[in-house]
Amino acid sequence: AVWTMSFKDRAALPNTPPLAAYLLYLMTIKQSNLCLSADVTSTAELLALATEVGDSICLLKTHADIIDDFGDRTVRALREIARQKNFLVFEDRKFGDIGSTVQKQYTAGPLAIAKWAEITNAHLFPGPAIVPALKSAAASAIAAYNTTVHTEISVGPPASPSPPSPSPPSSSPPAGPVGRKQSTVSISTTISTRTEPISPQPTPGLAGEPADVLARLGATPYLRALLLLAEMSSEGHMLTPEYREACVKTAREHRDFVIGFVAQRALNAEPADNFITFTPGVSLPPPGQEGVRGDGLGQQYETPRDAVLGRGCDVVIVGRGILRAEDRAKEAERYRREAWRAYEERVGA
Ligand code: BMP
Repeated sequence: AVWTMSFKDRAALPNTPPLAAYLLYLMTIKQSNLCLSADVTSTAELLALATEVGDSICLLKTHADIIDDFGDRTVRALREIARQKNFLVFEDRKFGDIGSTVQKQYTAGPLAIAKWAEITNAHLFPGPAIVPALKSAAASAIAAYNTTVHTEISVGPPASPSPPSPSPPSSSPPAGPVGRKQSTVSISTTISTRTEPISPQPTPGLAGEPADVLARLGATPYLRALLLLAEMSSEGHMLTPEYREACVKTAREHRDFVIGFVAQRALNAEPADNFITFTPGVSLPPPGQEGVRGDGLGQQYETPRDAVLGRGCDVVIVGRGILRAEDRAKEAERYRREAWRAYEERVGA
């Protein structure tokens, strides 16, 4: 049923978890269902890319483990760009181990993903316990974060005179060490304004009432969510239809944490389903190369239109299609427009 519903209406459904609602509103306001796959290998490249393309995307996907000099500086700067340009961050970690191990991988080590990425993803092949394991690790990270902030506020120096940030405070939740530098931190945990009307804006950008809605939606400073990999884009992947169904079943049991799937088609079959479908393997072939639909290493491509209009996908994930363009900002805009037009056509806007 949500296939033809607008993102805005889906955000306002009563059981939409806060981060899903936040993303759906953000997509509506920025008129973007484009996720950039920032597959670059240095902090400098990552930040340059995020700055160039940030206005056109709702989400930036990282592979932190391919960044040579990934560290605190990477996280701080990326969070700042995400705050300024209003996008969420998705670490494409593809967790796939026993619960106890993934908890540590999620919250500790050099990547400490839970501290800086709102969204991450997991495979279900280790069994369904991977989901509650990550969920409770996220909750612990939130608790630790709040405790840290309280401690620092009570023992730290007087708050700096800088005014509180006017934009949605927790879309870009000041995470871990980043947050501690900020002078004001909201730790409210109630989300009560999801059903407020929101007027789409003609151009991407956040101003006025929708931004207020987002700000209130984001009043919890440390929202975290998980996607399950229900299908892959690569040729001969082994995620069978039965496996896909198992992913959907598990997701339904954790609707507060699993906000959607990485998949090649929408998997919303029950009336209560409002999962967001994130789809990689998307490109717009350059003129003259329409026949090229892969990368020679198993990747298979389809167009944004095939994905969004043909298969009900919501967010298209694009890497090399944008990364290899001469003008990446311009190319990202072209993808944004294509994907958004397909969405509008799907919902009859
Ligand atoms: P590209 O658009 O350059 O082919 O990049 C696709 C990105 O999406 C890569 O980061 C890859 O790891 C990821 N991805 C994918 O291609 N297919 C999947 O099924 C799942 C993915 O995460």
